[in-house]
Amino acid sequence: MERKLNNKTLAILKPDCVKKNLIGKVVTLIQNAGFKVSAMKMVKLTSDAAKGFYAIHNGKPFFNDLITYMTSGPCVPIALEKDNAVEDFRKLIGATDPAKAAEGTIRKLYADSIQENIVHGSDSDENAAIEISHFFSRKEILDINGF
Ligand code: IDP
Ligand code: MG
Repeated sequence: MERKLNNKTLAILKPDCVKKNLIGKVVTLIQNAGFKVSAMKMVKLTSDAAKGFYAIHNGKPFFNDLITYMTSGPCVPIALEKDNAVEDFRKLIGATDPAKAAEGTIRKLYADSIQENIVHGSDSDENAAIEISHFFSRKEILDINGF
């Protein structure tokens, strides 16, 4: 079977999403947009795990606050599958700053600020693969149609 390389992305329902009881609403929007859930769990990130995940932002002015926020409560990483997953998911969530996010996007609907913006989405196919492996082993990533 052909293995597509552009059909996976990593979402994280961030601690503000979990605290605001929005897991169900956000997952519904994601599924209604055609994404298939292939792995999902709830975890509380340690400071080291959050720093590793967001290593690219180390040194930026918002880095320390970002780590405090991402470790402030449980979050829900979700491995998603869809053709053109990375780009389509970024469209679904909207701009980083909810004030600049398009109408109908998840961040426009639910986010409070540029920091507390409800959801993460991978920014490239390469990073999607790396980020999925941060949270899930190969055998935790399931095909809903079975193998
Ligand atoms: P993205 O999540 O839209 O890809 P990135 O630039 O990769 O945005 O930033 C990662 C996360 O860091 C954002 O989702 C947000 O939580 C936080 N962040 C980004 N820029 C700022 C900022 O200017 N102030 C505060 N937090 C920020
Ligand atoms: Mg990013």
